[in-house]
Amino acid sequence: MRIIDSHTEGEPTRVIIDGGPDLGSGSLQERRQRFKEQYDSYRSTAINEPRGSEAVVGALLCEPVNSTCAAGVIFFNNTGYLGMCGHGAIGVVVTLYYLGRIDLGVCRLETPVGIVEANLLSPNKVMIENVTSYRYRHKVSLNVPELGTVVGDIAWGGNWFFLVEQSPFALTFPNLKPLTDAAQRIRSELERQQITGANGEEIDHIEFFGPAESFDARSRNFVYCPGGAYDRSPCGTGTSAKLACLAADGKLQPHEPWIQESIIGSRFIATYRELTDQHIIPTITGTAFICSEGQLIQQPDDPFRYGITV
Ligand code: PYC
Repeated sequence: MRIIDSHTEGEPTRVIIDGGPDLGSGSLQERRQRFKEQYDSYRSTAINEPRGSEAVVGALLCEPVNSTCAAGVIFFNNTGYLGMCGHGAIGVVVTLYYLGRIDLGVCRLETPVGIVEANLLSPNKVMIENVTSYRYRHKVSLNVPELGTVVGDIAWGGNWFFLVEQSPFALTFPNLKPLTDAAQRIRSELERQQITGANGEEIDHIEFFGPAESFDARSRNFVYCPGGAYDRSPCGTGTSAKLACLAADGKLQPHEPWIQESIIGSRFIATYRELTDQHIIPTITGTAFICSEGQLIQQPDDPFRYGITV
């Protein structure tokens, strides 16, 4: 597999540009399912150690169904597959430009959960108009072992999020372990109580909020991803879910900028335009940089040629 690695506000994206699985035809959702059922070893090879790490999000470029799109993209991580990925989409656009496949300006990407429009503002700066986002449930109260009562909103931003306004621990880098443990406990409790997003979909991202450190940011977050890693960026789909909640509460007006800071201090600038019925279209702007390009090699005798999967 030939790959190009980038990072978006510190969060890595690995784009497979050649040698990935041939998923055939059909919608991006159907092809994601085929990827999962028949070609999952490509995912674990590309993402798991020793070739990758739990922080990496992979992106497989495919032929789009919609001919107005520059590419179809399926995102995946160390444990499975994502709907959309905001930092990943920014990384893909910067990578396509690096490869000479797109020019500066507007292009579209087709994902399993809808089309996102990207505007490449400079070689490293991208504005993404994400899929429709909305709050599904408000103030869900959970009694979480060793944490006590935790209240959060459930919202869709291209993935499902449980958003906790008051982080159980200060959002500092030394607190990564307690923050991760707390998020894991909340995710387990949601699962135990069978609390889901719409249509019974699993809530696999947990997001904590607290005060920002920089003067112009509106909030800092910690985002727990499905495979147990934390998002180094402010999380594009998580920021979209946050905007949906702010819009539903009347706390952020359409087109008003929201600077979301991550746990490492990197930032996305977000705004939204309103659709109807508290559904919004968020816009996320961030920067990505190419870090490396290369080829993943699987020697036949290597016991970990498909990655460490235990
Ligand atoms: O930026 O949407 C995002 C994202 C999801 C998981 C990791 N990053």
